[in-house]
Amino acid sequence: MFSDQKSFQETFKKRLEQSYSISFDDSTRAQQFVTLSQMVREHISSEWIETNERQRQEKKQTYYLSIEFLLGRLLGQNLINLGLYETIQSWLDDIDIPLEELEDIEPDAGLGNGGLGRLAACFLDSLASMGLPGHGCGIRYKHGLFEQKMVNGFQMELPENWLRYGYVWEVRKSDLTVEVPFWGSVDVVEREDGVKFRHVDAEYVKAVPYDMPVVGYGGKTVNTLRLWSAETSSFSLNQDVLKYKKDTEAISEFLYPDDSNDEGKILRLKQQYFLVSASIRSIIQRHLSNGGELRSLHERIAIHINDTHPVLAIPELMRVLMDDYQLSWDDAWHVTENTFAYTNHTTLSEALERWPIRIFRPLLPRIYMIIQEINERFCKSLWDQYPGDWDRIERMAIIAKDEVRMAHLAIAGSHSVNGVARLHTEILKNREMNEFYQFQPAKFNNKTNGITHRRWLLKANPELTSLLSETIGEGFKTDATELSKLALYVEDPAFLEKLSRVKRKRKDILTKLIYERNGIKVDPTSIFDVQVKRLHAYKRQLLNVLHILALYNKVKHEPSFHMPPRTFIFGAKASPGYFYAKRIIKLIDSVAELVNNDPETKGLITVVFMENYRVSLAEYIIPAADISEQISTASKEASGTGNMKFMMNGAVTVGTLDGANVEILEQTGPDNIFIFGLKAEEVMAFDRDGGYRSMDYYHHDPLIRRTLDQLVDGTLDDKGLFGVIYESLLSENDQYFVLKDFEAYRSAQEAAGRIYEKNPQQWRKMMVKNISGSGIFSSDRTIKEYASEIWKI
Ligand code: DL6
Repeated sequence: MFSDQKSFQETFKKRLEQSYSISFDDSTRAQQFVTLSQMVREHISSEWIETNERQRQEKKQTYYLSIEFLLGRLLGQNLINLGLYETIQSWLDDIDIPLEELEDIEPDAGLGNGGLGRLAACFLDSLASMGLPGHGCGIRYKHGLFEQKMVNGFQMELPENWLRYGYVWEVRKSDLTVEVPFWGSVDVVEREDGVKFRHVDAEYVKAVPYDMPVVGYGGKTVNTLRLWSAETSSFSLNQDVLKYKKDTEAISEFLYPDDSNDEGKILRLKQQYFLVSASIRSIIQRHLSNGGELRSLHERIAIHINDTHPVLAIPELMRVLMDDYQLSWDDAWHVTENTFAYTNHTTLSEALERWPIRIFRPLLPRIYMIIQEINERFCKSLWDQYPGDWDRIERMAIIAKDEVRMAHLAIAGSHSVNGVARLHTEILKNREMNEFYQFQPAKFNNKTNGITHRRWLLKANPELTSLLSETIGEGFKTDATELSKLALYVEDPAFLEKLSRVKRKRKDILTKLIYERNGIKVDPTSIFDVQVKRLHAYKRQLLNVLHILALYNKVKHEPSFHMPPRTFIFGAKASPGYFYAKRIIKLIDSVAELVNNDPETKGLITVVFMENYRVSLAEYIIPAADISEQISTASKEASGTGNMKFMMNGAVTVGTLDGANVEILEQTGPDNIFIFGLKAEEVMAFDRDGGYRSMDYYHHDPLIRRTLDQLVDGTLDDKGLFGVIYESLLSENDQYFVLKDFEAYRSAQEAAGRIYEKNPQQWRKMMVKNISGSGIFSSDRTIKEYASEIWKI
């Protein structure tokens, strides 16, 4: 099919005509996209089957359980990993089909919210690319993350519909369906061989797997991402059928349903158990069919829990081992604890999951019993270590204060607990999880995040990839640490010139896209200063937008003020119920209106908010950035991964010493990054001891005062829209230290602007240092660490 141009073109045309009963000349891009993708998927099949066969003999395999997988588009990435991209591109060109146009048809598989889900997708790519036996398990949500529509500067949410035209990359495996029980009660049966538990009167939901191939670079390993879809079960037809159908299908209807009320909470908990119950049972079935032993499951299988959402896998494995296969508690616990490893992705206490018992127990009665037993035994071991220290035991208990604490269950039931950047792991060890660390220090370790350079460099930035290949050879494609070879070229004017042409090319492409999408003409010679990520108060998009407003004020009121032209680019979705975050989006829009249209700042300061930020849009934005904004309040961002993508594409970071920025600084050296602001210890000390008064900054800094006043004096709106932001900064004492860090940020930005404008050669050298230092942030390095230190695969 892909062996030569002629047979490819013939097959492609024939398939198109047969599938759609249409002549090739009349076919649409969408039809061409589907036809090509189907051909690629078929091409993958033989390696997929072979990988499966090979892995049956493998000593050990990993399963990565995650409630989110933010995959993005697959056609281009699969072609790159198969080594076919350029060939197919030219064969299609020959029949007047631009491959990029077909790629643009593909909907993003947006089954995730942000960092955590995208990390899972990068990990899958690295596992397969390094030939490791590692598979994903997730949920096949019918609707991924909402589509963001901007209406008068306000975010509106529309249901996303990635399955609208069917999905070419998946294979439904009905024969591997699993029944997942909810509700009902537990029968305790005394038998000669001991007490047995049976879950009775349950309502069953069918979990139907859809498998997707995960093609590794080089095409030799094709792992599997198994996504479960919820369907009605014939076991449960003794009730109100319509309600049952609706409740059942809701489980895999939406990513992250609203959990602000009990109905939403039950649904979310159902999703979590649905994912883990189906996954654990399919993992065990496969293990047994490969001739595996259950008592030594942990020697053949490692299961990773991506944050606490899949943590019910721990009691579920206990249940299966004890109730279905009659292992004793002690044997089952030994297997379970040695099978699971857990990653924490946040220190924000509001994000640590806890479930009210009143919801948990009726929905999952047997699982609740098992957690109770785990809790009792865990508390007993705490008592042995800390006799009489009831307060500590209560703080560390898995069940306490009428709640099940998912992070505590994860720590108790896993042999490894890791944070996602060195600073984050230290914060977990010394603060958030300090008592657990004291109790079992050996469990804790760090695995700094990474990104797949195959998507974020090879796919997103073909121009830079070509330049790198011609300069340092192709080795970096399989071993990203080879990017360090680029450091040799930091003084090479010819290379620096080429690098700046590549950046300009990517800026031109983004300039065109911005014009098409926003109708704004931006100047590609201006500094592209980019902040794209979820909107959250701690990420401080507010600091960025207040700084823009301050620059506006300086241009208007300080005749001697000079700045190089800048284009500030934002992309961000706010959680639908997060009012404050949505108001910041509106603020960005209002500031954009003001500065983009004022004749004094027009062309000098341009603000662009790019609607519906997602993976495929990131692939256009990130390669075009000059400045990468990583400005979270220190100690709050666990790692960040966008920071790594920008760095790899030659953007220079303006950032705080937070998350992985700390390690980025180590790679670039202090002269190639702009670090500013409070350090994590300082923020934590203020959080603990107080001592910060945001009002002082308002009173003593006229620029801050003028800028904040504009939030409420009618400059931006006359409806009082931004009072809530003003209040958060002043009467609520600025929880995220925006005003405290403001001057340091302004000055870091000024320094960046100065070098960009006055010393472009130095800027280019900074770009080189960023690219050459970025290899360590390939997720291949991260996965190697997980594989050798945690999973032992
Ligand atoms: O580890 C991936 C990613 C980190 O890079 C971000 O710093 C962190 O905010 C994010 N965490 C989440 C929170 N989810 N939960 N729970 O997405 O993880």
